[in-house]
Amino acid sequence: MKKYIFSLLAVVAMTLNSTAQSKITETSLEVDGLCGMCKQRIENAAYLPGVKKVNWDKETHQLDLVFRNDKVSKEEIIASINDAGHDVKGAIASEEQYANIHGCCRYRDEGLRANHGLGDALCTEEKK
Ligand SMILES: [Cu+2]
Repeated sequence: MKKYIFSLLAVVAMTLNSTAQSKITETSLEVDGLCGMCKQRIENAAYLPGVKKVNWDKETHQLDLVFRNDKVSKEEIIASINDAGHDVKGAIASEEQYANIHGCCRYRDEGLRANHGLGDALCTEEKK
């Protein structure tokens, strides 16, 4: 009987442990932007309640995310980044959303991209 209770407890503990872990999602998104101002804007937009970690890399355009998937979804985070005016791979911001972006952050502008040593914008890549 004692043995049975112990193995039952072990199963319960394992289940609790795996549900706690499965609430955390670690992922990354490709987000277009140019500069330090973009970094702040992107990270602020991504930092919704339930988000634990955000880090956007200016060079790689990769946004690393750690969030609680019972509090917030990847889709909500993407929508918030679009709202801030930034393109996400597979989810391009509308012209209206993009229009709110500061002049020196116009990451779709070819000339500005070249100045920052960047190749094609996500929005032009997706049109190809
Ligand atoms: Cu910028």
